[in-house]
Amino acid sequence: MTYITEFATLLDDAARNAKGVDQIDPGSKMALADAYAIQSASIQKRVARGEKRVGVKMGFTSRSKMVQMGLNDVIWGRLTDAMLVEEGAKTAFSKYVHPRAEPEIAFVLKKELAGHVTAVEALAAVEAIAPAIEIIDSRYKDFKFSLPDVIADNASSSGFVIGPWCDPRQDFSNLGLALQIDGKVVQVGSTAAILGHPLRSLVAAARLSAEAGEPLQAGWVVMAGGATAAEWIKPGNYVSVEMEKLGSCGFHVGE
Ligand code: OOG
Ligand code: MG
Repeated sequence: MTYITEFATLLDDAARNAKGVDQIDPGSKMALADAYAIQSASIQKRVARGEKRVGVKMGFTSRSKMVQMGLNDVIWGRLTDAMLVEEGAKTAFSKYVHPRAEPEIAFVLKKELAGHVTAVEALAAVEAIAPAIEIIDSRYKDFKFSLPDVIADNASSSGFVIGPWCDPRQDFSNLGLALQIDGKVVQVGSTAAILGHPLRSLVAAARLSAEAGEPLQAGWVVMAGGATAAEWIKPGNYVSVEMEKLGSCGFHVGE
């Protein structure tokens, strides 16, 4: 168990100091259960410092993301309140190692959702949906990692921005979206890129988090995963997503 604690400390320190570290498992030999144990232990450190769990993020739920990062298994990570960047607010570049942004759709739940659920059951637990942006920031040098590496590193989770909460009782299976940096469109896509329908990502989140003994709670946010490849962000940028029917959200990158 000691190497679990050691790597959890390494990755937690790397995130806190915004300083990249070497991959912990470049050969991809570690059991995924151990990688998730490292993730869990690193989040427990945040919680011990006063951060609160507020949800879950899904990763590699679209082909664009799998292709960009060269991995093809759905993964998940844990969100805390400290990761929330308020809509329209500024987040300091210096807090990150080498941040990227990607357009996502977010769910907020009105009741617990756990285990093997159908898409209909998942939808019934959704309070609202919103256009969202994830700020990912691998703690590994050069943003390079194996599957166990990225799982241990909380699936590169670093920040998330949520736009206007909207009625989930509408068809959000194929909403056009655009990621913009300083008003210039840098990625276009559709929510359909997320496992064919973003609800499938919520179904997977319900199963995976329950298996980890941390079932999705009422009030929790689930980030469904990037619909397009991620883009590097730089100090001075205004990063925004515009989503058909749901509206837009954005944030500023400070120094
Ligand atoms: C890993 C996280 C993947 C997504 O939305 O697919 C992810 C990474 O790309 O660094 O957040
Ligand atoms: Mg993401």
